[in-house]
Amino acid sequence: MNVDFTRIKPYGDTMNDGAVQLSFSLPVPCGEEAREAARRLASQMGLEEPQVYHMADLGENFTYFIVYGACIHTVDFSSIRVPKVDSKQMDYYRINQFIRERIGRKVVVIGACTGTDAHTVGIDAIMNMKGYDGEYGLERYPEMEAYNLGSQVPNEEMLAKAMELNADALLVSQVVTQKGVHIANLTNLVELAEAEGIRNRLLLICGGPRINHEMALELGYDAGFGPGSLAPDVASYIVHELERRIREKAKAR
Ligand code: B12
Repeated sequence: MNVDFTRIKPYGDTMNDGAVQLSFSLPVPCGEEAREAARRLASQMGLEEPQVYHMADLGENFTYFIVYGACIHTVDFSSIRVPKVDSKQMDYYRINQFIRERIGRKVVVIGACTGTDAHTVGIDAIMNMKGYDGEYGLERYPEMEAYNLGSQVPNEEMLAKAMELNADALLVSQVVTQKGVHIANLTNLVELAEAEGIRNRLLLICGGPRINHEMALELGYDAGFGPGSLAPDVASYIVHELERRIREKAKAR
């Protein structure tokens, strides 16, 4: 099929028909006026022939809509460059072998959900012995010493633990992003690590459903992992980066 990567648009039944489905709520009472409001809004968003397929009363004068329409916009896919975590992906067995052969000691990682954030499921998915989505978490890796500090961990406490255990990597989970609370909290950890003089000794890694690598780099982290991340993704990055740093240090000597 011939696709013009300079002018990509959504696809439904036939190429370039622009078909999209959109859902949103409006603070208006459910009724025909609400339906028309949703239709007009979708039209202003760049959808041709918008149709409200589903409308539901959410109570207290709020209404939920599902709208179909044809998007008129296109994007130039060929011009897109996105910073990505760039390391060779390995599985559980290869990672442990890599540590034994190329690092020669246990890799110490500390994970936590920090600040006021209490959403532990994400960091548990990465750390937990039992694993997640068919992959063992880092606690299971024989060549890693993995510590999961849990939820609502103050940045100061995480750094103190990093110094006590001489950690190689800190894994910070941030799920709540309301009012940019994750930005403030993630930035604060970097500032504290710099003030303690340990920033360069650590791999600082953050993750969460609204985190990506580009944002992580902007905030002063070494890497960022978003939705769908699994333990081997993170572990592969950690061991490669650690080995690279060890090699560079040896060369500098
Ligand atoms: C379960 C849940 C809760 C539970 C948490 C229980 C627990 N022990 O974790 C409870 C009920 C406590 C809760 C409370 C709240 N919640 Co809540 N919660 C959720 C919910 C339904 C699921 C989150 C989840 O478990 N996802 C599953 C995990 C596996 O996915 P994940 O976190 O994305 O993790 C993956 C990746 O992101 C990545 N990852 C994550 N962290 C890290 C870290 C590293 C280092 C790496 C490498 C990777 C990585 O790897 C993971 C595996 O792939 C979401 C909605 C949703 N469907 O997402 C809302 C949600 C996150 N909650 C929300 C809110 C607002 C709250 C409350 C503020 C509600 C309130 N007003 O009280 C409180 C806040 C409590 C607090 N202080 O943090 C909002 C956040 C909105 C926002 N943008 O900030 C959401 C999105 C719901 C919503 N749509 O409004 N919540």
